[in-house]
Amino acid sequence: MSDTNRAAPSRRTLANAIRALSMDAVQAANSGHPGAPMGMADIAEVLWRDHMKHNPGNPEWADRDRFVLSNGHGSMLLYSLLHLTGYPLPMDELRNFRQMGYKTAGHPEYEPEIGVETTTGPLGQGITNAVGMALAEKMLAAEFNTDAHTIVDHRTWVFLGDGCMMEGISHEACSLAGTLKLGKLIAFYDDNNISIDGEVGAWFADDTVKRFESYGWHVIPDVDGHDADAIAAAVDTATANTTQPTLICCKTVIGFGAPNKQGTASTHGAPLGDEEVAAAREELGWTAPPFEIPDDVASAWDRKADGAAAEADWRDRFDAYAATNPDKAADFERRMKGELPDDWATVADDAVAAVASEGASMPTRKASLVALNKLAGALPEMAGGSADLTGSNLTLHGGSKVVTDEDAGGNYIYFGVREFGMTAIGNGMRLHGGIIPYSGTFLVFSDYARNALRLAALMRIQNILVYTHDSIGLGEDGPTHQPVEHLASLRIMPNMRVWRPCDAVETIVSWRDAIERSDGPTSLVLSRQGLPHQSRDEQQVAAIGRGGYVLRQEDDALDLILIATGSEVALAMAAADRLAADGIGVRVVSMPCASVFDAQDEHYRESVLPSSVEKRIAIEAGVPDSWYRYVGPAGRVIGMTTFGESAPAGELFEHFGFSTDNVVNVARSVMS
Ligand SMILES: Cc1ncc(C[n+]2csc(CCOP(=O)(O)OP(=O)(O)O)c2C)c(N)n1
Ligand SMILES: [Mg+2]
Repeated sequence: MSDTNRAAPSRRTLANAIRALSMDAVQAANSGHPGAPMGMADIAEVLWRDHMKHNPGNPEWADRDRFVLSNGHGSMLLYSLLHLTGYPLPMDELRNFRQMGYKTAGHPEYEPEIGVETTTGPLGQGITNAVGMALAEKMLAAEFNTDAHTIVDHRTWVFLGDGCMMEGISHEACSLAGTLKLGKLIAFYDDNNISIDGEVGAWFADDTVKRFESYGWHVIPDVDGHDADAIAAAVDTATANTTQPTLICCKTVIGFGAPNKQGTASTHGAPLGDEEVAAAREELGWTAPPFEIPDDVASAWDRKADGAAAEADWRDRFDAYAATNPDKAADFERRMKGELPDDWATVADDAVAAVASEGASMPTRKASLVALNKLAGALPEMAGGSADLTGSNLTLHGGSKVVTDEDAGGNYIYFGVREFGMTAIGNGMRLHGGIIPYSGTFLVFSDYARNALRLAALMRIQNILVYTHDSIGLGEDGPTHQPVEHLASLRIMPNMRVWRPCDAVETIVSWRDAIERSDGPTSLVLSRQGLPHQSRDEQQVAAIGRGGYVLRQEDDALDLILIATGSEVALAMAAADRLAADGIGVRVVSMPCASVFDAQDEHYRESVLPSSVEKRIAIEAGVPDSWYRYVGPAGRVIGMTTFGESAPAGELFEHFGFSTDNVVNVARSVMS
């Protein structure tokens, strides 16, 4: 579909529109990164005008190609492209780049309604999200397409720079992408030899071609990133290969067109300055004033008509598919909208009730598998995996089918030992749509994934993390594997929901909440060791979903409240029995999810934790920091203030004060 025969304006002039908008917006904001947009403008022009399948009039069309600007500091490149091709991003937005209340943020922020597919800027995660998107596409294509009908068939395009290449996560993601043969993933490497500290040779001398070939990628080396014909030819070669992801290595000049600064790190992340902007206008032959696009340039960029036609063509094909496969078509539409099935509430109610009536004692990681087995059957969109700890995390349920390079029609991914990659791939799968991702590792390794968790929280997207081996209770593996600070550290992340259930019933309720929560990530923090079932009446079972509830009511007057989570709930219950026998009016509050509890109305919170009762003890085998706000100045926290030790779990709990005797003693001192 190359249109090199189109009359004036030339491709270079069209690309210069991106250059002008980018340098002018950065200048106006007195902040930003002109270098990458000016360097990649020629590549972007070829891709966005001729090769990418997209409809600016409907940015959320299910079968659009996905585009990810992994070098997100070049955000003006993306905003220019969205504006020029006709997305709902008016010039006023570009004029107000990086200003309060505008969508043109410093780095692209996930905004599907204007065509920003993911938040990028933290280098390496964009390419990893793109791997997740391409994987989602391949899985959905295998699931929904039929011999007669192809309704899922789109590519994922990525721009990435030296910074993404240097980040370790790009290894995790690109290695897996090659192994899984994600043939519709095509990345353009902005090989400009520059990062912030200068010419990269002194710190980045990899042979990137050999590196990606060793991953199983198709690599197109040495493309002149300023030669539209060469770029178009490379794209044609890339799209012809459907069995391997492709990396197109483009030699570019950072800040192309700024005569005195191009090719240097000074164009990377600072305004060019009025003088250099004027010189660049001269050099590029761009005569229009800032934020004005000549009509012929504007109309050559406009992709609205082509986009509408492309979507209409797909819509016809989808209607034909729906006529012969009505159930599948309805399911596809439901899943792409992110809605749960009609019968979901019934399935979930029944599953919770069944676990409650079974009353079985088990490790909560095992209870998590029980929950998956009861819930996942109703949710074909659930796709899980583990970072090489499937047998420990217990993430593979009875309905799991492993995704392989040859058969993507499954719902389980062996991610290998790649926690950060796995989590950012999960983000990409969710961003693609049609999939609810969950993935497992040990809680202690959540740190490896942390910035991907942060981006899920920032983007307000669902991603379910199964974190097992949640405390010193994992025992003999020792302090390297025993999380201590992780619960508190996950809880302080805005919009991250952390559940630490105490038994099988709380575990299935946690899973239900994570599945129903569509606006953010959830960490399910689960024990390796067995935990006893706690008996509850129906009202108490219903209250679990409120994040905190009274598990053991005081016998008479209320003197003391014990608050606990996870494995420490049973301990609190045992201590409460002894304290009650001494005549103390003691209540036990189980608090599996503090942030959900905090979101309850004041009346409810007060009914669980009456403010008049100041004698409170919180018990959790982690750092105490989360709990001071619940126990107040008169209260105490029994927690971990050091790292753990290598020993059997029982001895460790005893040693660190998680024993009935110690809780009772602390309680007596609080009471006295
Ligand atoms: C994870 C992460 N670390 C550091 C940064 C800060 N940073 C932004 S751009 C950049 C250099 C990127 O170099 P390259 O990708 O080659 O971009 P270019 O200068 O060529 O535009 C750095 C270190 C970041 N955005 N993300
Ligand atoms: Mg660079």
